[in-house]
Amino acid sequence: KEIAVIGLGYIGLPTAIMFANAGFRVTGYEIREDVVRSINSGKAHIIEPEIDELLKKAVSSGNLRATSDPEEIRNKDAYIICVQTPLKEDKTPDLSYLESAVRTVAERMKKGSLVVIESTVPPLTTVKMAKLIEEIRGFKAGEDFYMVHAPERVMPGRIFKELVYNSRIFGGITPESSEIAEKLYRSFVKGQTFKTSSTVSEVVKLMENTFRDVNIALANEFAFLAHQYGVNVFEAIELANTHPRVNIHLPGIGVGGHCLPKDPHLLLWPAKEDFGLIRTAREINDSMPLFTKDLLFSAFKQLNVPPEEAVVAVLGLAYKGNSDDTRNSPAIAFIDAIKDDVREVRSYDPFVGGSAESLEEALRGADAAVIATDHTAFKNLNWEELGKLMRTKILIDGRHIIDKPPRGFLFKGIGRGEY
Ligand code: SAJ
Repeated sequence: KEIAVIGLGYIGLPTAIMFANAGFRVTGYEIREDVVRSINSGKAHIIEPEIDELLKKAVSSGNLRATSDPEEIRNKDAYIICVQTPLKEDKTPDLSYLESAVRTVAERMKKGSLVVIESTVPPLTTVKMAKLIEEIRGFKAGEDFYMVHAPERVMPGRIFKELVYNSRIFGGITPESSEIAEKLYRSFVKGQTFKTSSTVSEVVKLMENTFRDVNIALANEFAFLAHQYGVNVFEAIELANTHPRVNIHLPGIGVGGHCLPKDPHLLLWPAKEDFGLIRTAREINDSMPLFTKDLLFSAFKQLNVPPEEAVVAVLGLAYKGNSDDTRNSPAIAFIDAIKDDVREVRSYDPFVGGSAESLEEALRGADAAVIATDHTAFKNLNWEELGKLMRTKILIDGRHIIDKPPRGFLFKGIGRGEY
């Protein structure tokens, strides 16, 4: 069987590798020519454990080849679409990448092809895309071709494990579509597999990330309340989570990445009515960089530091710990929120880079350090030593990685109450 994977990014490339190493002949279609060259020479353009060995194996066996020529994906048995579905400026979905991928496929598929959408999409999109293929080719969906939504669920850093062991959903536009897709993915998936309709599957994927976003917003609101009561919210959450049916997430400087800040908007977009909770949760999470700014500025006030003279060192730029990904990072939103009100903002991130080369360089002469990312490298630092480099010793913890406030510092942490 021959497979084409459209879009060789964080999801498409690992998926193409899995199919190739399971014995299929896979053509990866990608418009970025530098990425195509790199993949064909056996070098991955993304950082992920095991990817280099697995890619080399796939390319040297002859089973995987990348191309930016759409003519090379003609007449395949299956097409797997893994393109991005970002938000536009006005927070509505930008489906242009998906639509152009579907057109590319529609013009080149054959009777009997299976089309899989792995991208996260607003409800009803798969059905619409099936109609688009019908219009372009005059094929009948469910008879002349099969189509499913099969959302990816992997976490960067664990992709090759999760691709195999996570459970998967196959949402077909017809039951036969789900069955054909399930059988195909069973070639490497060892987790449980479930079959449903494409619209259920789209909603499932969006609910998963919306659940996480709303749960984090609740934790953030608990953090606001904890400040009112002088309570350490992390202690309270830990104790609440000893209840067998409670699982409160962690408050922090914000929710970033390419999924959580976007998916609740995709879930709401085609709906006729908006019931409020999901949108409010988004607003709470988006407000966290500003809450962090308030903590910082209240510290300036306490120590009589005029903000317009302050030098602030932001530790971490990535949206989450031990990652080099800065998409929608709250660290960057925080920098944007303060940069016009202080004299200087410096940043240091061991994975991303930043304006300072080292932690020490960032802290030298600074009036405040703000922890914006929970990198392991920022845990267990000797703040009493580092404090000697600083002009004013203010430490703001946006990610709850400081256990005990260091001596000699004015310390404030999101959800830590007052000290
Ligand atoms: N965060 C908090 N508090 C928490 C947990 C996370 O503030 O308790 C923040 C993180 O710091 C980060 C953001 O939320 O800024 C998102 O982090 P994440 O680890 O929750 O999510 P992603 O975006 O890296 O990956 C998610 C995962 N979805 C779920 O766990 C339901 C992943 O499995 C999905 O594959 C991915 O979205 C996706 O592609 O949809």
